[in-house]
Formats: sequence, structure tokens, C-alpha cells
Amino acid sequence: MFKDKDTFKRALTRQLVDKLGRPLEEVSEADVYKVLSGMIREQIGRDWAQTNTVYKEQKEKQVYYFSMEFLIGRLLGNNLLNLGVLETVRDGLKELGFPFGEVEEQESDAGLGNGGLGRLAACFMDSLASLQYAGHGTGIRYKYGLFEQKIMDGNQVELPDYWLQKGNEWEIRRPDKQVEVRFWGNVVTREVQGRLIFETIQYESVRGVPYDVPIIGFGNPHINTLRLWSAESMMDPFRQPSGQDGSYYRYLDYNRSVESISEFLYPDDSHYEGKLLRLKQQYFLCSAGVQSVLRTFGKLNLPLTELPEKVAIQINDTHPTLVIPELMRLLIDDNGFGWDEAWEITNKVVGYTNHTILSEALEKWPQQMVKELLPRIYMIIEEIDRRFRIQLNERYPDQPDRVSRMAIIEHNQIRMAHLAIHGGHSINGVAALHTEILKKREMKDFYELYPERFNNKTNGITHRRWLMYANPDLAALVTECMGSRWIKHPQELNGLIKCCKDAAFQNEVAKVKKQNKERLAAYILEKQGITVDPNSLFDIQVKRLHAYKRQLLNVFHIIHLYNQLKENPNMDIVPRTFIFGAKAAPSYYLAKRIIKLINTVAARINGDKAVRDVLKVIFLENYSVSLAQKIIPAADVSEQISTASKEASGTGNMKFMMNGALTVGTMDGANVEMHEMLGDENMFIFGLSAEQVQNFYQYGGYSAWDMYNSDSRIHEVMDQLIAPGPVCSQENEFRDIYQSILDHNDEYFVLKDFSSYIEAHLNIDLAYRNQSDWHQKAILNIAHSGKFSSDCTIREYASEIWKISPVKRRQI
Ligand code: 26Q
Repeated sequence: MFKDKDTFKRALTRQLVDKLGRPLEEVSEADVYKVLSGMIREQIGRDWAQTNTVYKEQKEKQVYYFSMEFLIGRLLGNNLLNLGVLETVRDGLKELGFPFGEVEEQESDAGLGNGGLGRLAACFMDSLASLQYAGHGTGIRYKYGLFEQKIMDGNQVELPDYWLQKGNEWEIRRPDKQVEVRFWGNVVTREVQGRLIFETIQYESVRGVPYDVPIIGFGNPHINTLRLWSAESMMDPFRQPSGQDGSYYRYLDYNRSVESISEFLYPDDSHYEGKLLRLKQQYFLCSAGVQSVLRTFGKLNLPLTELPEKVAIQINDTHPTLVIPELMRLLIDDNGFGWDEAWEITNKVVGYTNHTILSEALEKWPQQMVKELLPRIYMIIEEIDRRFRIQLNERYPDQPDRVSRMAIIEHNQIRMAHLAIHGGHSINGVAALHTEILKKREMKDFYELYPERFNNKTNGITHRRWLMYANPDLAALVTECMGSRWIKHPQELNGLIKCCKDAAFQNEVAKVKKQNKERLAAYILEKQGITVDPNSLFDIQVKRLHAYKRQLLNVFHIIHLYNQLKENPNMDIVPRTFIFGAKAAPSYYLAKRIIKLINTVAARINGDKAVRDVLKVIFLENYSVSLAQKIIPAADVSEQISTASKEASGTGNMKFMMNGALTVGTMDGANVEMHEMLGDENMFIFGLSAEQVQNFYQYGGYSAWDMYNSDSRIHEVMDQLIAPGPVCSQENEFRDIYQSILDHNDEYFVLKDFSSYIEAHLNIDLAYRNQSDWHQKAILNIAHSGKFSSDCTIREYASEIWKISPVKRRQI
């Protein structure tokens, strides 16, 4: 692309002047960002087209990852990295007087996701392209991403995230590829030559316009497509000219309602709520996406019976489950297939990934809502349910309860997970423990019916963004130690095992960590005016705020530490900086109160001179992908402390591990697999096991009040939530949190795990005192993290679910 630094400098300077018509001295960082990203887009155009040509000519099987969320973050740096010119560009820009960091900051984060599920989709895009698979993303181009968080007076305030304000250099609008999506209306049934024909009349049309984003493979000319759909109005939505029947105002109403479909991303509070607009969004994604898939397939001139050989659709949680009835509709109504044949095709094409066992988060749509908004789709779902019940009654003739438990429509609700499992050929969990829980408990009935469909695919993260890009100094060190093969084969990071005892290497790793901590400290000082000591232990919990993730356990421990220090000011502890980052769903009251509590405790502790040198608490506002890239490389300790069985996998845990942080965590999600490799010496495990938690739920036997009454440390901390003192400035300030724990019997076992959590932290304190041992552990964490590269995950999806291989270009 750019042969060397000087070629790059010449090319950029020329473009800057040509495009802006201004001398170099008057050019801003924003200008440089725009021109540079434009240059890259132009340069990759040919490879992008070529990739698509190869797909078509070689009739490659295509995978489509359907997701309501793609949490991409910024693309400039990552694209430069994958194109192999990051260093050239960085050096060249520096010489031209534009620090890369500042140019990069001009780009808004594409925050089109809530958290783990959305970021996973983005990591998968990177791995698919880098491994040269024919795999694409299908999503929605939300005008507003997840809200921007401000902290005001300790509380979260939400602001709209208008990320497109400055334009998006990475997308290409493709009006030529638009599709029509229909809502509402009535279905009329006719019989034509002995066949039933279904036609929807009086519907409302919406135009789906795709915006394509190139996904650049690392070190190869392979470029896939992330296709994001935008909803726009049709000129003639009701099939009559507007105005002729006084419908002008109706048209304006229509316009507004259409644009709202791709207006904003719904925040997740893990509590299912059936909102009409969300259903519209989901169907919009599914219908536009499937139509586009079939159109691309159509160019191969093959019969649709061959669709499963040429197309796989993976649905990211149940959010895009409507691809199942939508594909059925297109096959039957538009292509004349009979039910059975259409069902077989659909079944072979679709696979479903589950990301939660929280039953309150499982999607269930009100039957009536679906019936009205999507009448034909509803008919198809009804028919799927009718046939499924027949099948179940045959198989379980005397078990009506089981049949109702498993049915797709029951109690006037449509259960999307049931539809997804029955309608697809594969269902996978996202970590070994999670998949086992699905099989043995949550989806037990379905596992008994379809055991061959269940499989595990432990999540992963792209080591390109999360190690090479976010922590270049550490990546360079790894390469220095053992060469660069790990970049293409991340599992070879385990070559570091042999260096873990090497004192010189440990020192180098320590130096890099220290620099990363200094950078984060500078950021904290700049944003909050608070000085934190880079020599203190950085203990970090960054993730969505949710009761089951137990940020409360962390804060309670901090309050306890503070109590101890006040009682014994000479207590010998390793100085600690606790850092939080978390967004709460706007309607999630308790989560927002926990943010307020963290900030209140932080203000008190940071303002207390007596503990100034040993304890600091920082809440960083607006946690996002870009902020994660700054924070994670600076962590000594990673907090992964969910109630066992509740966190499907976690992926933050993997990012920290790959950056050499040690985990304090429960035996939950992928922590279990980390522990399998690292053992007790290299991570700090505490708390109830998933099985113990489930036994308490099933058989009872836990009392939060008993914990409160029997453990003075707990008693003290809990009382401080309601009595004026180091936490509350007035009486009852945090009574809501107090009650959520004590009166609701501590649903997430915060108090139950408190004691063993304290102990784990004592062990951390001890371990950190021996720096050489600590760095040895850190190196072992990095060494074992290769298994969690999303490259490994994607290879498993490819070979076991999608049945695809990397694309080899034949000579054309
Ligand atoms: C649903 C309906 C209406 C509005 C929002 C939602 C919604 C949106 C996002 C429901 C759930 C989500 C996101 C879930 C999620 O991020 N789950 C996480 O997925 C990760 C990737 O597999 C796992 O590592 C985490 O354990 C899991 O919590």
C-alpha cells in the first residue's frame, strides 16, 4: 500500500492539498483523519471487489452473521494494522507534525452494541476476514449508538450518541441494493390450481438501504462486508400517490415512523420487554438481510434447493430469530416451495447462538403484537407451532406438560428461543460451563429431543485489536522473545511459557505494564483531576452494570478495606487503585444506584488524607471500546466476579488475561476454562460454584439476614449503607441497595461470597509483594491466552457448524 514512510508522506501531503485546497500549515487533525481514511478506502476498493468476484466465480459458500449489534469501536488504527502499514503511517504522520493518537481521536466509536454480544460480533468479523473465510455481517445502521454516559453529581446521565455527526468514512451507501420490507396489513388466502396462495394486502412498505463497511483481513487481500441496513421511506408506501385522498399527513406520520426503525439501539437491561419498535427493528433486519442473501445466491444460477450448500446464517442470540419464518415465507410465497421442502432448507441454513441463561432475559413476544405487525409471519409461526406440537405429542404421548413447556406459542406468547432451536440445525452456548447448563437445565427438554444439535463454542477476542493494537509494546516484546509466528497462530503464544522465569523478560514485561499504567494515570488526571500512583496495584472492573456481575461485591470489599484502614492506620497493605467503568441501562434503577454508590465511596475515600497513599477509587465515565483499549493494558488485576452460573462466558476476562492481568474470579463462564489452564497459582478463584448456586435456588437454605447477623464485617458494611458515616452523608441514603440485599434475600449471593472474596484479595496482596513471581504469573496468563483468540473460535464455527474452509483463490 505505502511502500515506505516517505512515499506515504508524499501521497498524504498531496491528497491533503488536492482535496482541501489548503496549504499543509492550515490543515487540522480532523482533515488528516478524513483524507487518510479516504485514501485507505480507495486503496482497498480493488481488493474488495476482487474478493466478491472470487466468491461468485468459485461459488463459495457464504456465511452471514446476523446480529442486532456490532460494537466495532474505531476502524482507522485497526485497518492500518491489518493492512500492515500502521508503523509507516504512525512515523510519517509524526514527521508531518500530526501525532497519530490525535488523528485517531477524530473518529467516533461505532458503538452499535451494548456489550459482550455486540463486541463478539465485531471480533468475529475481524477473524473471518483475517482467516480468509467468506463470512459477512448483517446488522442495522443505527443513527444513535448506545447512549453516551456522563456522571453528574455521582449519577449516570444519558446523552444521545450521534456518532454519524461528522460522517462515516468507512461506509458506502448502496441504494442499488435496496429492498422492500413490509409491515401490517391483512393476509388473504386464495386457492389457485389446488394450491393455497397467501397474499398480504394493505401493508405498509419500508425501504431498506444497505451501507457496506469493508472488513479488512490481516496481512491478506481478503475483504469481507459488514452490511448495515438503514430504514428509509418509500415514495409510495400505500401504493397510491400521496395527497390524492387527503393522505398527506398520513405520509408525514409514515415518514417519521419509518425513520424511527433504524434510529437507535435499544439498551439491554437483561429484563425482557416486548416493545413494538424493537420488534420492527428485528423484522427489518431479518427481512432485509434474508432478501439480500437470496439475491446474492440468485446470481449463482443454482436451484434454491441448494441453498444450504451455499449459505449459512448464524443468529446472534434470539434477536434475529425471525430469519426462520422470513426464509420460510420467501421460499413458499415467492418461490413456490411446499412446506416440508422449505422447512428442510431453512433448518439446514440456520444456526443459533445462545448468550444467556437468565430466564428473565429470554425473548417472548406477545402473540397479538406479532399477529398485527407481521400477519403472514405470524401465520407461519403458528403453523410451525402446530406441526411441532404434533411431533411432540407423538413422541411424548402422555406428557402434556412437557409439550406445553416446549411449545413455541404458549400463554399468548411466542418463545423465540424455542423457535430458534426447533427451526435451526445447531444451537451453541458460548463457554463450556454455559453449554452444560443449557443442556442439563435451561434447555433440558430440547437437549433430550435434539441432542445432536447442541454444541459448545467458547467465545474469543481478536488478538489483533486487543493485544497488537491496544498494547503494541507488549506485542513487540512477545515477538522479541519468540518471533512473530504467534501473530498468525495465536495459540503459539504458549511459547512464552519457557520465558516466564527469565528475570530479564519479567523486567521487560513489568516495564511495559508500568508505562501503560502511567498512560492511564495521565488520562485519569486529565479527565478527573485525580492523581493515582502508577506504582499502586491497578485493580479493574469494567463491564455493563448488572446485579449479577456484582460490582456491589467489589464496592463492599472496598468499604471494608477502608474500615480496616481507619481502624488501623498502620495496616500494611499493598497500595491499591480500584478502577470502574460501567453503563447501566437507563431504566435499571438498582444499577444506577450502584453507580451512585461507587462514586460516593470514591469521593469519600479519595478525599480522605489518611488513606491517600494506599487507597484510591476511580469511576471512569462512558466506558466504550476505545476506552477499553486504554484501560485493559494497564490492569494488574481483572475483576470477573459474577454469581457462578450467570455469566454465559464473559470476554473482558480474556482481554485482561491477554494483556497480562491476573484474574480474581468465580468459577463462571470462561473463567472455568482459564482456570483449567492456569491453575490456582495463576489466578484467584473464590466463591460458590455454579452447582452450589443452583442448589440454593432449587432447595433454599440461604439467608442473607443470617450472613448479616453472623459476620461482623458484613454487618458493618451493610449498616454503613443506611447510617451517616463514611458512605452516607444522610440517613438512609442507600437504603434501596440495603433492602435489595437483605429484604430480597440477596439474589446474587453477594454476602455469601463476601468472606471468600476478602480472602482472595488477601492472597492478591501477598502475591503482589513478590514482583518476580507476580510477573511470572502475568506471563503465564499471556502465554495461555492464545486459546481465547477469536481465530480459534471462528475455526470451530467454520468446521463444525458452517462447514466452510478458508477461501483459496484459484488462478483466474
Ligand atoms: C433484547 C431485547 C430488547 C432490548 C435489548 C435486548 C438485548 C440486547 C443485548 C438483550 C441482550 C443483549 C446482550 C447480551 C450480552 O451481551 N450477553 C453477553 O454475551 C457475551 C458474548 O457471548 C457473553 O460473553 C456474556 O457472558 C453475555 O452476558
